[in-house]
Amino acid sequence: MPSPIRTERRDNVLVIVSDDPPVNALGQTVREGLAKGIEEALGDDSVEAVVIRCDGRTFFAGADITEFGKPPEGPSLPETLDTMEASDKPVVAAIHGTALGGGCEVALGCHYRVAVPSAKLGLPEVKLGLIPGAAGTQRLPRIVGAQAALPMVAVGNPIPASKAKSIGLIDEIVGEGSLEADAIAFAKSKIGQPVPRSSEGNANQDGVRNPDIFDEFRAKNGRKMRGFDAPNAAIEAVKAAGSMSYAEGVKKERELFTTLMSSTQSAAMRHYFFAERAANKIDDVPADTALIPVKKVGLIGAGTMGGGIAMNFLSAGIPVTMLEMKRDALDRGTGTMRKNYENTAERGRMTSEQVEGAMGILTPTLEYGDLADCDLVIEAVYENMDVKKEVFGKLDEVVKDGAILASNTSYLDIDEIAAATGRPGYVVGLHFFSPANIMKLLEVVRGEKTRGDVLATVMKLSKKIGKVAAVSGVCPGFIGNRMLSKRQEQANQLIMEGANYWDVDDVLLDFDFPMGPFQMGDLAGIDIGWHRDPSKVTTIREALCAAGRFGQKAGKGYYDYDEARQRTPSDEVKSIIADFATKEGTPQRNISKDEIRERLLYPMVDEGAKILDEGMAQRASDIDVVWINGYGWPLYTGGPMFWADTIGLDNVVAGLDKHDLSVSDYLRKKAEAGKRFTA
Ligand code: 3H9
Repeated sequence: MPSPIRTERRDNVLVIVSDDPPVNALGQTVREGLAKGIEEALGDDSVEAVVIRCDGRTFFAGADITEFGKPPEGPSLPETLDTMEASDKPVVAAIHGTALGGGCEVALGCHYRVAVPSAKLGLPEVKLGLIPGAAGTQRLPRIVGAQAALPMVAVGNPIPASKAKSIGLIDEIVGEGSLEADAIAFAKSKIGQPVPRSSEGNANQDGVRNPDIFDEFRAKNGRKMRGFDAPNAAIEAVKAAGSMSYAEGVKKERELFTTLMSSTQSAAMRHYFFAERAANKIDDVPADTALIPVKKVGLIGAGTMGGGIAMNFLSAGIPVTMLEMKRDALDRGTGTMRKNYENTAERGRMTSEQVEGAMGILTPTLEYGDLADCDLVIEAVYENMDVKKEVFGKLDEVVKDGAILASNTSYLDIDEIAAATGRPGYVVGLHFFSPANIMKLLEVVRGEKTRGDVLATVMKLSKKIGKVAAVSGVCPGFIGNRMLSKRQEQANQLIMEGANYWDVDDVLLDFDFPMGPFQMGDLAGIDIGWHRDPSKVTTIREALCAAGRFGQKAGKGYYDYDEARQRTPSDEVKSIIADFATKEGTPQRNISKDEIRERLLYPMVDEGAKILDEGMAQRASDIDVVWINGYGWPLYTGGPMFWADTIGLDNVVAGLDKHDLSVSDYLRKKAEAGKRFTA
């Protein structure tokens, strides 16, 4: 196989070029080619400078993640970079696209870095449960200082070229269309001068002078880092860059990197990296399916959901026509959207021009007819089948042929909704999660007749509006809410049997969910859907409503709330629950947190198994994508299906059996065969 790396001579400069689509990941053949290119440059006296660049859409996007966990094959990236950096001939990284992870480390190993204005640089290893492993944690602080290096290593968000220039990570911003020529000219201008080596830099002194920066960083980012091992290792590594020699620091980095690489957390996060990308692919819809152009979106309903959904498209520059039945509801809806944008601008995350730009492409209307020329119409009206059918019937009449009609339903039958139109092939479910302008997940519900091009179009569109999409078949609650209902069932049952409801919440908080079910009920409002007759009490929820315990907004729900909205368990609620249990004849007992955890989470895994067995999810990893992005399942455990694999399916089955809970044949058989859900 020809090497993905070639060398080209330009006068006295050797240009080393990588051409390994899609992202020039630093797999074995790329590393080998790079090492040979450097050897060629160093061994040839007529070469006086070196430029490293990549063909295709990006500079090296990092180590090849598919090689992780396999036996390492030389040459190693750290050694290659050390040889390169030791050279007296100037070596220049010419960066376009994204120089990430190992790719950024290649750039750091070069003596100089030039980049086009659209380039980004970063060390995102922490998002894979790792830290950089080719001296990135040691070279970066030595050029940009510990303070600027810390977020890059421990949070991992890439920075644009302009920021990279301002902190000294790149030396020059060059022309978008003349990267190679400009890099060669830059390299030539450095011939004969002593080369600066990142490993010899001393910008790390700010970390030594001001050790508080590490505590400040932890204080600021503690919540985001909760439960994750890699950010702490990243902080330790950057600290080492300020307190140890380069050689010792590199040794420390290697130790930390190796420990993380063999951890379950990193395996889980690497699983998620590929899961997110796999979820965007639909097995029987070819990648080259012609897409339906979506230039204009219609939205029905200007409530919280409709407004939030509309903002996604507006923010992506796609005009939206928003329909409501009444003027005041329409005005209220658009007013809330503007307020949300303005709040974002106040926090510095948008400019006022961007706010006006987004609001300027919104057309509010009271007329169905104004949706006629939309390419996609999404309805976000009341969750009721008759209402939805009526809306779709009307849309079918007014909206142009070939447009996609989508429902934001969270549990209704998309096939039944589609049957209310003469174009069921163009009907699809687009289940956004609240707040829809923030939450990442988009559950795409594929009806029996939904066309391939409709699916391909919405999957592509999901990326454009910054969502992570996963496909679900038609079943009550789809993937996410169907599994949630199993957890909720157990939560309710557990408190009837004597578990403290705060223990139920705390078990989920300890697992690193953002919230437990009873806290959630209080936040959303316990009175949602209540019949408003205090004399009719048949459930715990109705009893709470009858007692005026509507949730946080009333200062009391399952919990009592103080002014700072801190929760304390309520004796009143405890006795309401106990009364109910007595009435139902359910004996109360002490229930351990272990039992609570198993009964909350194992039935979800079983439901996930059924969803797979029925073909409602294409693959187990799609279920993980849904739960991580839509329900706050902790990323570092990889999602419910990967998590079940790590604890062993036999243990999940044993737990379900022990608690007398049902086990699907699919799960039992998989467990008996010693299999896993995920690869
Ligand atoms: C590291 O570098 C550790 C070192 O410190 C250690 C040194 C010793 N490897 O995302 P896309 C695939 S850790 C293998 O859809 P985009 C991806 O799976 C690494 N494959 O494109 C997909 O495949 P498919 C640190 C990779 O334009 C295809 O490429 N680096 C890798 O939306 C297209 O990807 C990172 O964490 C990889 N490194 O975004 C960067 N990267 O078509 C990870 C991508 O079969 N990568 N693939 O589904 C990214 O963030 C994005 O891919 C990128 C492009 C921004 C580059």
